[in-house]
Amino acid sequence: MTTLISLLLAMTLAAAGPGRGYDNPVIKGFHPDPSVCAVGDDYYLVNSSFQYFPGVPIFHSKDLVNWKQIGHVLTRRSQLELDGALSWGGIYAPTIRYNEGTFYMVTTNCSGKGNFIVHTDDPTGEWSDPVWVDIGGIDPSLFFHQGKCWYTGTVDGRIVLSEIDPMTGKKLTGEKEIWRGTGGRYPEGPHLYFKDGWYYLLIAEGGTEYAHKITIARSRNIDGPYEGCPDNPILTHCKMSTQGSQIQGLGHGDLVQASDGTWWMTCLGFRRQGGDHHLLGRETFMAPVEWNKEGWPVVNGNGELQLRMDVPTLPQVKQEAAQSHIDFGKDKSGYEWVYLRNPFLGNYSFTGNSLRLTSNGKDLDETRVSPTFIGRRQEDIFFKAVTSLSTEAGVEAGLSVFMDAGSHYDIFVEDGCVKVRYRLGEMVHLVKAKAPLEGERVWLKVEGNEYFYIFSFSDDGLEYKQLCQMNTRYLSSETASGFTGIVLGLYATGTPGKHADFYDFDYSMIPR
Ligand code: 6LW
Repeated sequence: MTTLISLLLAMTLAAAGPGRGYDNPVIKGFHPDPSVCAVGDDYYLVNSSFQYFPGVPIFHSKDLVNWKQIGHVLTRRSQLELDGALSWGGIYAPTIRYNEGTFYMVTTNCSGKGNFIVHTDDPTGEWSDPVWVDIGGIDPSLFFHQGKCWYTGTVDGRIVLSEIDPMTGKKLTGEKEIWRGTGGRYPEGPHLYFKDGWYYLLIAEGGTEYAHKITIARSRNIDGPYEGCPDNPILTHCKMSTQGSQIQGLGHGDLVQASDGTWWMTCLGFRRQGGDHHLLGRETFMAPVEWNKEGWPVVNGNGELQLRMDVPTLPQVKQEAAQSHIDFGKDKSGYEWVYLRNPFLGNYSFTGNSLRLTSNGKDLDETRVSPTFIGRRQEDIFFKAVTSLSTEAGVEAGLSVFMDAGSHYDIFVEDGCVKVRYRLGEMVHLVKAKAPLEGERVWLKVEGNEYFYIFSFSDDGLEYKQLCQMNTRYLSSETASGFTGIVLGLYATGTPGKHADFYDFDYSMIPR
């Protein structure tokens, strides 16, 4: 019997066979600073989350290219305080590592809190409360090796190393500078690995814009001296051969060895649109890695990536996609939905046929606490998002194309009219619907393409009237600044206590 089962299993695996080809980015929309770890043939990946709550989305995969979100690491206020966090604040670059049955995640709360570690036995469940590490700077990483835990991080342009206790966060040695990179600005995002007698130190340089790159150094001793790879940078699109690529800003990587022995790198990058702008934030990319005969890693053959990667992969296991249509009478919102800063949960409720958002008087320009807002990332340059809602008098509610408090376009219902507001720094412009609405349920739609967001509304969900369109570029990271990407948010503001009922939400990519 056991032989029969093993035979069947072997046949199934053989039928699955190795995979080939996948699309980059492997996780679309604002998912920067990816870090990955392997546990047998299960892979886990985390990203930065800045001013959004819960923090640090966590994904699972069986093949490193098809990923499914399984939750968030930081789900409680005791782990994540976000008062005053904007798109430069909150949670920066996390690292995930697994050691002897325990998962660790180390990151920085840049809204005045510093570096901390949480751990869990079950990455789909709750993680511990933070232990704080008395080392400044950003981009912390952990490296478990020969019974010790090493912390690396970036402090004032220096990559530092210290042995620590990951359960208490206590430093066991002083901080030692181990590398400054190859001379590019902002050496950061360090990760350490051990392979064939060498300690490898992978970092990013150049800053997280067009000059971003990944470099590597190695040493026979963990605390150096580290010598740079002669082929640095091992990954960048800041060069002539890739100046025409839609993918730019590749950097901030992490290496992982798969269960079949192959090596892979995850990194961030962005897809530019409408010229040299990007709006979807920095996304998560994946690349195969080989080691050359001198013992240096070579990323995807020539240190360049494509949107369509024609390379061998692990046997591919497709993952269930996030729900594109949500009926708030039946469905709960999935893990892709996030709040701005620490939410006042009493302002969000399911009524049985709607998601009720109640205003707390804070609007989307709010910079300290949380307005009533729940959103999901824009994942595609060509997309459509539709919601339908009804409002009571005194409330403003609708759909926001939200980059940050100072940069958002909103389509909303107020006083029986549909309006569109552009908020661009100090400038605000309002477009009003010509006629007041008759029905009490209103459908609001935003479509996006490379150059424009197009706003329309309907009173039956079938026939839409276009109100206006606005250039995408004013909301881009290049114009708005910050480290995030567009989040499509349902919101309610206006008189505190007044509410809006949202009946559904639909997000879809527009195929081209
Ligand atoms: C992160 C740094 C970076 O801490 O951007 O792209 C910062 N790299 O490593 C915020 O994501």
